[in-house]
Amino acid sequence: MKEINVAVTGGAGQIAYSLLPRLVSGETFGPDTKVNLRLIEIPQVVDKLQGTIMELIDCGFEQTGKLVATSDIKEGVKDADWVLLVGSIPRGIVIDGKKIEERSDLLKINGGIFTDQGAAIGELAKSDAKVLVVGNPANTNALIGMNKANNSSQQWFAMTALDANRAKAQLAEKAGVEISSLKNMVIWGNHSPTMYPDPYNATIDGQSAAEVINDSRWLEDDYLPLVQQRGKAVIDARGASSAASAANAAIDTVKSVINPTEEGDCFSAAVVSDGSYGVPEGLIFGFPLQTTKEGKVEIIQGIELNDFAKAKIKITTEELESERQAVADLIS
Ligand code: NAX
Repeated sequence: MKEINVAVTGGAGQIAYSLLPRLVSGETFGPDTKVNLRLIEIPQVVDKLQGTIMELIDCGFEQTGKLVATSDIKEGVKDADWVLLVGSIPRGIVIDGKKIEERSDLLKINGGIFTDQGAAIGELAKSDAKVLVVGNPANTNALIGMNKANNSSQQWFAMTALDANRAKAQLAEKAGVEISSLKNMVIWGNHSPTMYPDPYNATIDGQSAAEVINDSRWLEDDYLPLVQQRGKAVIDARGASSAASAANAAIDTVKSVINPTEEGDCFSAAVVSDGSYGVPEGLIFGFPLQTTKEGKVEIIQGIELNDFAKAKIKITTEELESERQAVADLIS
C-alpha cells in the first residue's frame, strides 16, 4: 500500500471528530493508501487526543497507519503530504480578560497562529504539500500561512466547499430536483457573509439554475442571505457551529483536489488570486476550480458575470482587501 502523511490541527475539536475517521478509512485517499495521521493540538488539550486515537484504532480500518498526537507543529507537519488547518481561536473567547468580538482582533490573534504554522509547513512539509485552511477567518488565515510558508511548490486552499454544498442544496430544494442535478456551483470571494454563491452560472441538468428557477426576486433577496447566513442559522438551532457538514466539506475539497474534475463541472475553494476576473493578485479568493487529468488545480476562465454578480464580487473583494490591510504586518 502507498503511504501518505496527513496533519490536522484542532484535532480535539468538533469538526475533527467527524473528519478524522473519514481521513483514515480509505474513503478520502482511496482503498490502496495508508494514512499516517498527525493530530496537532494546543498543549492544554493535547492529552485528550489519546482518546481520539483509541477510537480511531477501534474503528479497525485497514488504511489507518501511524497515529501521533502532538502539540509541536514542526513534528506534526514534517513530511506531510496534506495539512488540514482546522484549529483556530473562536470569536467570543476571553483572552487576558477581554472578550474577542471584533473581526480585526480575531484576525490578529489567529494570524499569530498561522504565521508559525505557515513557517513550519513551508520548511518541513513535502515540497508538493497541499494545505487546506478551515479555521476562520479561513481566507485570511490562509493568506498569512501561505506568505509565511513562502514555498511556491506547495498549494494553499481556504475552504468554501461547505458554502457550495449549502448553495446547491438550497437550489435543489427550490427547484424540486435531486442534488446530483446541480453542477458548477461557484462561491466567489470570502468564506464570510459577503461570499457570492452564483446561481446564474450554477446548472441544473445542464441549464442555468437561475433560468430553471425563474424567480430573480427569490434568488437575489432570499437565496443569497439564506446561503450567506446558513452558518449562523445552524449555530442558532444547534447551539454549536456546523461540524459534520464542515468535516464533509473538507473531505469533499481533498477529493476534488486529488481527482480530476468531471467535464462540465467545477469545485469551489479559495486559492491565491493571479488576477483572474479582476481580483487583486495575492488575495485568497473563492474561484471556480478544476483539477486537470495531470493533477494540476486551475482557476476556470471565461465564466460570464452579470452586473449583479460583479456588484457582489466587488463587495467580497473589498472585504478581503480590508482583511489583508488588517494583517499587513503579518504578511510583509
Ligand atoms: P472547536 O472549537 O470545536 O475546535 C477547535 C480546536 O482547535 C480546539 O480543540 C482548539 O484547542 C484547537 N486549536 C486552537 N488553536 C490551535 C492551534 N494553534 N494549534 C492546534 N489546535 C488549535 O471548533 P470547530 O467547530 O472544530 O471549528 C474549527 C474552525 O472551523 C473554527 O475556526 C470555525 O470557525 C471554522 N469553521 C469553518 C468553516 C468553513 O467553511 N471554512 C465552517 C465550519 C466552521 O465554522
